[in-house]
Amino acid sequence: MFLSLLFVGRLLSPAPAAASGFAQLWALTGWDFVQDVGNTDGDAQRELLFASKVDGHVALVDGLTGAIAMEFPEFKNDNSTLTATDVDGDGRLERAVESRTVLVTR
Ligand SMILES: [Ca+2]
Ligand SMILES: [Ca+2]
Repeated sequence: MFLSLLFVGRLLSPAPAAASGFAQLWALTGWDFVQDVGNTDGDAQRELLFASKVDGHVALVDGLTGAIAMEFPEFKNDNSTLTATDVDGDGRLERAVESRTVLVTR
């Protein structure tokens, strides 16, 4: 009888969410995730592209800390694209942001 009650009790008590093994590193409010960009600034971690929920301008965010590393106020998510590629062959990615003009940065 006791084992039956214990079994029913376990069925009615779902495992806590923390049992999933995922731990939140950071959160960024007011921004929408756009894409992974790669490591474009030479530190150890990748950058992520986010778009402002207020005006749609895009920004690079440090993948480890969630800190905004670089903003592009003139480039909006709905009318521009960002690509990271090694344009000069030095093994480090440059960022190419395109809208009506192209901006390449290191
Ligand atoms: Ca980086
Ligand atoms: Ca390069």
